[in-house]
Amino acid sequence: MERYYQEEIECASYETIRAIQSEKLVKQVRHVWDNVPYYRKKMEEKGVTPDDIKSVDDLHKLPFLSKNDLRVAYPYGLLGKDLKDCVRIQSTSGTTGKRVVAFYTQHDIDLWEDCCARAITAAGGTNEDVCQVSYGYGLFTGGPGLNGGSHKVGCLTVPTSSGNTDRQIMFIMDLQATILCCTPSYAAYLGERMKELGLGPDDIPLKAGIFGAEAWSEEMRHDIEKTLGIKAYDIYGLTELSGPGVAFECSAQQGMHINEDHFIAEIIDPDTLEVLPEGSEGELVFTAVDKEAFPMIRYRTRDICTLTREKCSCGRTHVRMGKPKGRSDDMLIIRGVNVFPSQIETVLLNNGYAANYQIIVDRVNNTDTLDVQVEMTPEMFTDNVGEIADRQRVLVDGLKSMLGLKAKVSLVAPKSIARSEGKAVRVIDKRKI
Ligand code: DLL
Repeated sequence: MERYYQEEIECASYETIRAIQSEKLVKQVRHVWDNVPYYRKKMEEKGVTPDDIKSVDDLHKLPFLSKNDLRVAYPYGLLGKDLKDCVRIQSTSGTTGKRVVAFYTQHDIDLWEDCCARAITAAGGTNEDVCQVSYGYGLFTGGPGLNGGSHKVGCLTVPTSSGNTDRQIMFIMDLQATILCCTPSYAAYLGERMKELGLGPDDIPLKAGIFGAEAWSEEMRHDIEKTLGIKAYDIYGLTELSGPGVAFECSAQQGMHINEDHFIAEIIDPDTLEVLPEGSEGELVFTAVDKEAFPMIRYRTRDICTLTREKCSCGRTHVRMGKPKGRSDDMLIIRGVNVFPSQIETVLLNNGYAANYQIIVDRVNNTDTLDVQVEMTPEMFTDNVGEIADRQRVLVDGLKSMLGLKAKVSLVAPKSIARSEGKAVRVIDKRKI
């Protein structure tokens, strides 16, 4: 059995990691200054030159990059290499505005796949595993990233991509897949379908899942783990920074280790842009220190979370990020109250529902309305009006105490909310239309 574990770097001391980051940062800032006129102009406007950047301690002097910069510079304005040196693009689904197109040299692909291989290894993967990659392949980074990581680990890779659920199950069962990679909402759907087919956790050969690309609650993790009989690991990343594998969970399941030899993480206050001390909740900002073709410096992710350097029982020393609550863009402001869809999910799952729900926000007579539609599970399905009303009341009370806000709750029949094969669409905000 072979493990793709890079103990020397993954368990390096804080001083070693800082030294690696400083050395790479100095080079990266010079690279960007010389090759990316768009960012050089931003540096000039801030009065910073590469000579001012001597170590990670100088990071705060550099200007931020945001999604808006990507939009303005689209498509080639942030390229750090000649096109002839680039071998691939990947792109986001473009749900929030213009598509992001990210570029890769072969070196960038190698380091990205390396990050994904570390994630698979942390979930217990070795060259003896059969790894089914059910993230979408194509422009989305999920499929190609985990596919490359799985190869590096030496797993037998099953590139099913997303969709065609019964065929997915056939491959899991026939090939005795041991690791499943897909979005948590698709994992939940696969579990639901397997149950319908009479497959229980003891029949399913899977032992681990590597689930990410969207916010998911601890309650959803427990549900998936129970249905599939696996340990479910979180994985985080974004197209701008390569894709999945920027951070990943280990056996401790206490936050995701950020691959700090490739990415420097900061938490900032999204309003004042001030860097916050360790442990504070704020917006995650990343500097990719060795990406060549698309070298993001101080990229504002919009993801809200915390960082911790507390010792991890797995032995890895890289800083850990908590589960992102969702993007600050996903945060709903309803009657002046900040609401994250993940808070609503927690209330629903704590009350025995599955993560099949939709949040509909509207504005009626100048007042925001919040309508949560949630499916009854087959076990609780009833047409007894009194029973339904009681169940709805329990959820209304639960949401009131979680959010401090009165929501309308509608219980709907099992299977009436569309399932997702990729990132689930949980929120319909009619106020913007
Ligand atoms: O979702 C990359 C990815 C693929 C990550 C597969 C993990 C697994 P984008 O489509 O560019 O890239 O979306 C990035 O998704 O800024 C977060 O808001 C959200 N996101 C990604 N992973 C997680 C996670 C991929 N584990 C955006 N938990 C990010 C919560 C996540 N949100």
